[in-house]
Amino acid sequence: MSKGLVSKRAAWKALGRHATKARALHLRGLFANDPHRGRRMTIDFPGLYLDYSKNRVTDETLRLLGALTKECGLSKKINAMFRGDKINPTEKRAVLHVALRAPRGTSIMVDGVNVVPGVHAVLDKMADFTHRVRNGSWKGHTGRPIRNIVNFGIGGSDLGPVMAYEALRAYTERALRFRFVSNVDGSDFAEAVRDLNPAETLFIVSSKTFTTVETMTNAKTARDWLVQNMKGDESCVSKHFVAVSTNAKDVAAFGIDTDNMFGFWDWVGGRYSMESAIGLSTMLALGPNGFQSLLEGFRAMDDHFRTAPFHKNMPALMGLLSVWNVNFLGAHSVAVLPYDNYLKRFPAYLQQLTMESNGKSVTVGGVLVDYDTSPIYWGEPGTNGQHSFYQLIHQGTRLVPCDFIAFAKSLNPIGRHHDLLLANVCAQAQALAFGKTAAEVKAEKVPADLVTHKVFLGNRPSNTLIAEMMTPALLGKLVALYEHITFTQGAVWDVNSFDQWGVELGKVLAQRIAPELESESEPALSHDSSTNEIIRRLREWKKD
Ligand code: G6Q
Repeated sequence: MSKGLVSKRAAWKALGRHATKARALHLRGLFANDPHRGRRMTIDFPGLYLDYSKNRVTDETLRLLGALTKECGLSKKINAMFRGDKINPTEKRAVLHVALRAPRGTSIMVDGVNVVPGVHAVLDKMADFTHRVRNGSWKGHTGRPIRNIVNFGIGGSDLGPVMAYEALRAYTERALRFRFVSNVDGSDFAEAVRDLNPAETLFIVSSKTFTTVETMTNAKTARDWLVQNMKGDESCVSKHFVAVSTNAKDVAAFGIDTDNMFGFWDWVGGRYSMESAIGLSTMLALGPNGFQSLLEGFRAMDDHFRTAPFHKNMPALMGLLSVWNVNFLGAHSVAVLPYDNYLKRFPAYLQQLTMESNGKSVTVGGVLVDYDTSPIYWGEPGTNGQHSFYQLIHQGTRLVPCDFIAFAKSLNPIGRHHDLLLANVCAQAQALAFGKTAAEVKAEKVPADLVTHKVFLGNRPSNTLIAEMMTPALLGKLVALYEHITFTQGAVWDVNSFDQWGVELGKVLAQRIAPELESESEPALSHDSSTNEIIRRLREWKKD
């Protein structure tokens, strides 16, 4: 599979040589020498504008990154994904989140079967259910309409739904209350239901496998809570629980009518599933039309990724720029900084998408890599972050490339708020790139002993993504953009972006430790001395 590490390829080596020169460049000089740079180094995708001019790149860098995509076979890999090839070899699966937004009537084959009609059958079933809940014809056990919707899920079965709900809150049905419970920590469940009327509450158990310990523990607790509140009548479960899963057998065993199960497929990875049935809460919140617009946004970015040439291809270019920053300029992280409060869960969503996908140390062929793979993605909405960690980005010793995201129009236009917000996003990208020299500081008559403290070196790279306004379609474009950035990075680093074996070991060990914490008698502990001591101390302190 792997024909040698990417670090041995000619374009990678050429980039290494080029980087020694490029590291000496400053964005001040790059802009001074090219008055059109801020216009040239942009991509104008319909409804979403990328300015990447504040990256430490020249035309030569871009040419070499383009050559790297060719050597890594990026377009072949993109075609293989869209065609339904089994590009996740460690799990022997196709990777077809793109089929989830394929238009009705198109065809994508997996094992000789066109999967697109099945996708639309599930979307239709979700739409029918959504109508019934929203118009009150779906009634709870006591005949009351549903007012509260609680989604149980974790990881890929939680982060997308909660992020989408928060991002699109302005478009949601405000008569319905949505809660998202993920953590096995009982406090998550307790706080989510404490003010809810069980007779008006619908639980969505979102679990591809229907075996995930956190989700099943929460779902069982909810079932007990409901039945207890319905005077022990078990028959209430079918009116208050629906499932999103691929596991019909366990769904039925839980007591959920499989007619109220919304299916998906093994070719949808958890972290790539928010627009599958896992998005049932999203559809309930937005309505089927809003969900349709979300899908259209995804689809537009898919078409762009599949067809645009490298220099005009937003995800491919942003993916390659992150490779440049990580592997050639020494960055270890990417800060995602949305200047939109509705996007407050977007960095958390991206953390799973990017780091679970590309946090790998071996190639698809199983060979240990000798270069860094995924950077750490993190972030907070602006302007909050400015009063917190931006100090390090401006004056610290680390290079932290930033992705700024902003919208020209506010969904809540109040006074000067939005112009102040936008002024800040423009100012931050500008300050990071151009900084402030010692001469400029001195010219402000700053006392000599403070000059070095007040110098901003600048030359900090950033991308700026701007759109007119947050909408469901725009969110679809944005999520698909980062999905395909992640794909591009994985294609270059030659890792399998679609498995996640690294999450297994801890799960297995927890299964062994849980009975040791629970046992009445003192267990014989045979872990390392640190784990043994921690378990002993926890047992001691949890006694009544
Ligand atoms: C994502 C992972 C993981 C998964 C959760 C929940 O890509 O596979 O985050 O989504 O572990 O799994 P279930 O949906 O099976 O409960």
